[in-house]
Amino acid sequence: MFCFQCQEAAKGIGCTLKGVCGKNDTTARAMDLLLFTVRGISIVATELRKNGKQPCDKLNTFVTDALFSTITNANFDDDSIYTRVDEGFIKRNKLIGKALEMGISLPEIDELKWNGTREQYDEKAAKVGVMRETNEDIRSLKELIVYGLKGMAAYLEHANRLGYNDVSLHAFIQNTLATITVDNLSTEELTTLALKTGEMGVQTMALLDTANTSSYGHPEITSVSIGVRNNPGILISGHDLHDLEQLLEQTKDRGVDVYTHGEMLPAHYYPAFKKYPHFAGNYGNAWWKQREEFTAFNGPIIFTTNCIVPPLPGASYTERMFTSNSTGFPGCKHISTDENGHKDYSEVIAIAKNCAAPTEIEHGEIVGGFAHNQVMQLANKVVDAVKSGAIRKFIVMAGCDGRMRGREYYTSFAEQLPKDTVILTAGCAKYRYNKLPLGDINGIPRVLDAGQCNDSYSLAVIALKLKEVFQLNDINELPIVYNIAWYEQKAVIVLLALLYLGVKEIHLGPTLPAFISPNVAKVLVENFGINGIGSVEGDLQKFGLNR
Ligand code: FSO
Ligand code: SF4
Repeated sequence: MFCFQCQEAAKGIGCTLKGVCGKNDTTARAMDLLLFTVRGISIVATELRKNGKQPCDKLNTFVTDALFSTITNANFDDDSIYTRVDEGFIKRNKLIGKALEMGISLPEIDELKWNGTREQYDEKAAKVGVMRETNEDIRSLKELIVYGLKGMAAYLEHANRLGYNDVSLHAFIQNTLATITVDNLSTEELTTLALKTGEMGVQTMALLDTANTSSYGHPEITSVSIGVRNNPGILISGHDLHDLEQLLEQTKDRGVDVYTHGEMLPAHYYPAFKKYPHFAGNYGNAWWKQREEFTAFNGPIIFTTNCIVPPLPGASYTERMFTSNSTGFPGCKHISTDENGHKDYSEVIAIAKNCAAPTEIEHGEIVGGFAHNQVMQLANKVVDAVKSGAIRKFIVMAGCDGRMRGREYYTSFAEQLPKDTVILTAGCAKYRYNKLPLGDINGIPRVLDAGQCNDSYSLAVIALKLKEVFQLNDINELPIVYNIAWYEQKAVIVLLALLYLGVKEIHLGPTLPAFISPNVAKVLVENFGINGIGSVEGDLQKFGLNR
C-alpha cells in the first residue's frame, strides 16, 4: 500500500505497511481499486455526456459514495469496499456497452479494459495506486485534485440526501477524474484545474448551505449543553443532518435522549431541531477522543460519516457502534438506506433502552451558531467594533482537529491571542479552544463557530460581505488572518475553495500535506503565500498580533 492523503501520513511521507489511521494494507488496496473503477466510469460517463447522453442519478450517487468511502477514517471494511468495486465494474461495463452502441470511440486505457475476478482484485489493486504516476509533481497535483474531489463528493452527497442536486457538479467530478487520467496535462494545466476544483467546491458548499438552511432554518446563536441527563442516550456522529432528523423523529417519546458527537454539534444551532425535547446536547470532543468517550457514553453510537477511530480489540462499545452511508467497520452493524432515503433505527433504539445513561465527562454549555445569516444580523455591531478598534483582527481558525501532539499549538495560539481579536471557526478544529473562557468583545463572543467544516463557506460569505461593507477592492485587505488546521480531504476542498476566492497568506498546519511535492509547494508559496506554522509566539508576531 501507499497512502499519503491525510495529515497523519507516516513520517510525513506516506503510510506503506498500515495506515496511522488504522487502515489495513488490504483496505488501502481495495480503495485504490475502487478509485480505478471510478476513473473508468468517469471516462465513459464523460464521453456519453459529450454526446448528449446524461448518466442517471444512480450513477452519480455511486461515484460520490465511492469517493466518500475512501476518505480518511470513513470505511475500514474490505468487504464493503469490494462490494462497491464489483458494482463499479458492472456499471462501467454497462456504460461501455452503451457508448459502443452509440458509436462513441473510447480511449485505449487500462481503466476501461481490465476485467477480473475477486481473487485477482488484490494483485491488480497493488498496481493502480497513487504511485502509478511516476512524475512526482504531476502526481502531487493530481492527488491534490482527487482529494479536493473527495471532499466535494462528501458535501454533494449531504446536499443530495436533502433533495438538493446540481448535475453539473457531478459532471465536473467525473469530467475531472477522466481528464487527469486520460489527458497528459502539464503542471500549469493541473494547477488551473486545482483552482477550478476550488471554484466548484464553493458551489458545492453553497448548495449544501442552501439544502441545510432551507430544510432546517438558518443557524442561530445557541447554547448547547455538554452535560448529561438521566435517560439512556444515542450518540450520533458525523455530518449528515438528514440522518439526524430521522433519528430524532424515530426516537420521539421513546424514553431515550439523542446527543451529538464531534462534527454533529452544529446541528443544535438549527431552529428545526430545537423542537425535540429529547435532543439533549453534545457529548465529548473531536473525533480522535472517541475511544474513551464512547466507552463512557454507555449507549449506542451511530456514524453518519467519517471520522471513525478503529475500536481497540475487546472495546466495550463495538457492539453498540453502527455505521451508515459511506462508512463501515468490520463487526459493526451497518444501517442501510432504502429507495426513499429512509433509515430504520429501531434496532439502535431497542439497544439504547437497555443501556445505562451516559456517564458525565463534562458539564456546562458552549455557544455557537454564527453562520452567515446570524453574523449578518449582528453586522452593525461587528462593523462598529472594527471601526472603533474594539476588534483589531479576526482569525480564521477553521478546519480539523487531530491527535497529533503538535496540535496543542492551536489551544495555546487561541489562549495567547490579544483580547481584541475574534476567532472565526468551523469544523472540528474548534474543539481545541471552544471550551476556553475567552470572553467577549462588547457582547460578541471571541470564538464565533459557524458550524461544520463545510460551513467554512459561511466564513467566506462573511468575509465577502465585510469586504463590501468596508468598500475594499481585495479580500486580503480585510483585518482577517488565516491559521487553518487540516486533517483529511474535506479540508482540501475548503483550502482549494479559499485559494479560488483569492485568499492569500493562509497558514496551514500542523504540518504541510505529504502529497505536496517540493516544486508544488514552491508554487503554493510563491503564488498564494501558503505557509506552515511555527511557534505560537513567532506566528503571533508574524500576524501582527502581539499583545
Ligand atoms: Fe473533522 Fe473528521 Fe468535518 Fe473532517 S470530523 S476531520 S475536515 O472528517 O470533516 O471537520
Ligand atoms: Fe496514512 Fe492518512 Fe492514508 Fe490513513 S488516510 S493510510 S493515516 S495517509
